[in-house]
Amino acid sequence: MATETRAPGGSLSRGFRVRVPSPVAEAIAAGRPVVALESSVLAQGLPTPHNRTAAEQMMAAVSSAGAVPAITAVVAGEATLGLTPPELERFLVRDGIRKLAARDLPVAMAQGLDGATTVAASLCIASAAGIQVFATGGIGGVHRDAPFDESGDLVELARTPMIVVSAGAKSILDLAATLERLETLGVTVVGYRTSELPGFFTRTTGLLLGARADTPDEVVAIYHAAQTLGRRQAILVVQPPPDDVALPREVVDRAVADALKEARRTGIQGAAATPFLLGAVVEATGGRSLIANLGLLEANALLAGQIAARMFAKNR
Ligand code: PSU
Ligand code: MN
Repeated sequence: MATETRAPGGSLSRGFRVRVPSPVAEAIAAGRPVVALESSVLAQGLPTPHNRTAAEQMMAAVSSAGAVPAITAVVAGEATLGLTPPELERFLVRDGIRKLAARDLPVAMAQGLDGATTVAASLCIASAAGIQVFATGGIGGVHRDAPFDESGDLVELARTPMIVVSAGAKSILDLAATLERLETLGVTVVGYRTSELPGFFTRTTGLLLGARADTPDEVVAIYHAAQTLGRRQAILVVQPPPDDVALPREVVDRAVADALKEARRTGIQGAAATPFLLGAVVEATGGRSLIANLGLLEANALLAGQIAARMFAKNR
């Protein structure tokens, strides 16, 4: 069964339609907790075959918390919440799958394309379908050495009232500048069991946060308070990568510096920058950053599942 959901309020007048295949459609209809997951990390961010491991681990983690996982993407022009197994397969083998940021969605839909969605594009689709919780690895942000490259993730977080679980912004970015932009944009950033912004591959960055939560219930309470005010911004929950896979800061700093040098030398920029830099860091760390990436994706999916499950329990 495939149903269409329409977003409440303003989105309805724009006629934004999301395709929601089974079993996510049934979960939404039954009011069960759903966690949206992005697909760009699978189709562009991680190398094969590790992208498959990531997809499996993230979905299992969401399920283990009592929620239903739903991967967002555009399939043959249809904005989709909850890729079916054969569709996911095509995305994992990267058969003509492009990377779609929020601004690319209308083109992909009008032209019947297949595309994997970044955090920004995934938030558009998930919120239009009424989903409230989303998990990813690291959000995009302000790039280093490239003052005009700021991820569309930031402005989308500023206009999407969802809970977004991440390990902070990716280490390849200017994290201090990213945190400042989030402040300007009014995005509430909450450290999960930490008082510091995590550095994606690293547990610490030295950048202090103004808010902290230690349980899923505390996150839900912050989200409900934001809703009370009618705030449109996301609650960005940042969780350090698990202890057993996190990397030391010096290792990551050196790897990122080398990767940036290589990107400058070869002229890589724009949408290609993030996948290139992540790949270069995997090489420079002898694969350790890949293990960290897989571990933090799974941990974030689990936390998002727990948050969605608690929200559901409170709403009953
Ligand atoms: N997190 C990861 N790996 C990734 C990404 C996030 O662990 O590849 C992707 C997300 O989809 C994010 C995107 O939205 O990178 C940011 O790309 P850009 O800097 O071009 O906005
Ligand atoms: Mn960019």
